[in-house]
Amino acid sequence: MSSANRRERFLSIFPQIVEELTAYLKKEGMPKDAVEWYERVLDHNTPGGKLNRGMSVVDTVEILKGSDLTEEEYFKAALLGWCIELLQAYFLVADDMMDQSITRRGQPCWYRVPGVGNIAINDAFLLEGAIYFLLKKHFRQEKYYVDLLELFHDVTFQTEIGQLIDLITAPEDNVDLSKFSLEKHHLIVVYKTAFYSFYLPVALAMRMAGVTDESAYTEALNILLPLGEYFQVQDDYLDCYGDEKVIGKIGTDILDNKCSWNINIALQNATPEQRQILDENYGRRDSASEKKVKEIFASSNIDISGRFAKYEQESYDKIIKMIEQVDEAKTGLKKQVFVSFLEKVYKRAK
Ligand code: GPP
Ligand code: MG
Ligand code: MG
Ligand code: MG
Repeated sequence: MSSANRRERFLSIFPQIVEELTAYLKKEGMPKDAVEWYERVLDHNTPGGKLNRGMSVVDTVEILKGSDLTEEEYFKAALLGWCIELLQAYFLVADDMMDQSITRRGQPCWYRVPGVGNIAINDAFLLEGAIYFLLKKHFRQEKYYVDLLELFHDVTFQTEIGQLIDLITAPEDNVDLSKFSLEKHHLIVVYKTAFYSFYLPVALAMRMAGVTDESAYTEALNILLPLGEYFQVQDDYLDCYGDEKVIGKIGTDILDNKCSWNINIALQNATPEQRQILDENYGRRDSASEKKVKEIFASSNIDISGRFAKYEQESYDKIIKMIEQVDEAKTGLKKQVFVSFLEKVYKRAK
């Protein structure tokens, strides 16, 4: 099936999910405006992205099974996929408020939609609530139900811990670049991104495919965390260098004083004069300061773009090597699971 058709098929499940969730509110006697609000929250925040995380659940179940899925298997795998997209929606609604972002997926961030504002906080919780409603409805009778719940709970906690260090390393009123380091960055990105974006889809699919050997999960983690780190470095790079129309969001990392990959690489290579300009302009909420930081990033001894291209190639080579070492017979895993994931993100522009 072509990738456009795969996406269409995956998207075709979403209206049923909205229907099940709104039916619950109706059954509970909720007023019409509440039902309509929830529907709008779901529609605005869930299906508009790349859907890589969600569709990867389907792809992985398929690869592990080794043959086409039955209609019922497809539906269940896609449902788990949509649960990750709901988790992502929950995180993004909240993250955009914390990062004071402007746009997401080519439209205004949810909290900036007229009439929404701080209600977006509760809407984020409602998106999370949808996950456990759907899991209970469709998976309660499965022997791996508790494993699914644990996975969602564990990665949510890990992501929140990652978000915590992302935020406290970027205080608004106190720019101190000496607190940044690539070690700190590594910890932030593994926790805030890699667990939920890379380990979760594969681990859910492994549970559904009946993999029970715990060492297989450790093996998967060992590859997926570096892959997730590479993905978040791309996100950091694209925050500054991506095309807004393509990535659908306006970068805020320099204004937000974020401990991103770009600034850490710049700090490693800056002359004392460049360092002073960074100290004076990073994390200031004005576009003139942002511009000065970008000029330092582009200067020939720092060359963030060139260093990123090198990092991207090295990461790809490193991860491919790790995948080659997977013992398929021993773990019940398939190399293709990881290759397919890596190919989805390698050299991405969005
Ligand atoms: C990506 O950070 C991380 C998240 C979206 C996780 C948020 C976690 C919460 C518990 C709310 P980012 O800010 O770099 O993402 P983006 O660039 O998409 O805004
Ligand atoms: Mg953000
Ligand atoms: Mg953030
Ligand atoms: Mg970002």
